Amino acid sequence: MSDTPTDYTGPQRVLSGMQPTGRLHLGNYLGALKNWVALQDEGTQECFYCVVDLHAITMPHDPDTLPDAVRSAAAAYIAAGVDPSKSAIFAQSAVPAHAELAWIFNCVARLGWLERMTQFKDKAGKDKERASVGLFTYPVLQAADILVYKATHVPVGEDQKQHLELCRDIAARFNRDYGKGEAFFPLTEPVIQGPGARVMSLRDGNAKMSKSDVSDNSRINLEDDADTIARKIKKAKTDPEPLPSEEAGLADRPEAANLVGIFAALAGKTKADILAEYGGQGFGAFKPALAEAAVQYLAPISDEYRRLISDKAEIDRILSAGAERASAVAQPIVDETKKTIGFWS
Ligand code: AQP
Repeated sequence: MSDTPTDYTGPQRVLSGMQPTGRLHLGNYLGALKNWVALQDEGTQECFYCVVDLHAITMPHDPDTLPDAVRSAAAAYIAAGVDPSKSAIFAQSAVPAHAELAWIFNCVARLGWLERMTQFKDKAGKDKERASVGLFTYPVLQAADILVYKATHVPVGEDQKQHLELCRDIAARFNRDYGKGEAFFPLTEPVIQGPGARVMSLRDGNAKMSKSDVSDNSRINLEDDADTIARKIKKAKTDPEPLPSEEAGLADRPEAANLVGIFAALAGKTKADILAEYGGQGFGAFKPALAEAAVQYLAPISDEYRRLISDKAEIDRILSAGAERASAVAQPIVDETKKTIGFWS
């Protein structure tokens, strides 16, 4: 067996996506979107940002509301700073190359690799026999989303780390089996950074802030107005102790650690900076300051979101142009992949 080639020399490209499974929240923003914008603004790599509707149907969904959910996610991307003149913004289902490569990768990935994926276990719950096969192979489609652009960097939250490792395993296996000594696909690097890489629920410091949490009070949505943000932060679960002055003092205090992390991410500071300022103070003083920072930070995003979402035709135009731009890169890569594995053409 030959060694796996890793010496990928193609262009640097960035890919990421979010599911249209609810309103985007502060976790999606601080964990991923903020870094999407930063990578786009570096201007040195082509960026592809999709709304992953193929992923959204792995769980029960409403066909009547899905198209508007895709538009809403796209509007949130733009409101957060993704610029359609610089980055391709599109619906995953509008670029058939994703699904085509996913089938090929289903035949590259090993069952044992997928059986280790913790997100499947979390989302399938106790009755995994009733979960869709799509939910099980979700990370394979995600690898196809990335490698159909030969993306070298993927900005995501910490929860996606395991899926990114699987993507690298698939690329390495493909390169070894079909690369003829060359790295056909890159071993994509996750970009997971900042104190916002893992934002937790406002109601439970041990659970991830999530779109699909039944409690809207568990998250701050990007489109929440100032009063709603302040109310949610005021109601956020905490403990009775004052804040510690050192980070070590947050160790067994998940809710406190989460609020300090959110403040740090919003203020562009470290947790240590925040504790140097608020250590010794109670949540009665800390929460209003955090609410003010959150409102100040999110107000321009939510205002812009509301403006954009009122113009569906403009969002559709952006999505169509993005799909065209993405297909122009993805389709030749799929065609080359098919040739490499020996398909008739
Ligand atoms: N709480 C979070 N903290 C930091 N990053 C997060 N991300 C999600 N939640 C947090 C990042 O956002 C991106 C998009 O995620 P997704 O839409 O593909 O689905 P998800 O990770 O499953 O996010 P949700 O909000 O929890 O959605 P549902 O409830 O539909 O499953 C990813 O980069 C993710 O890391």
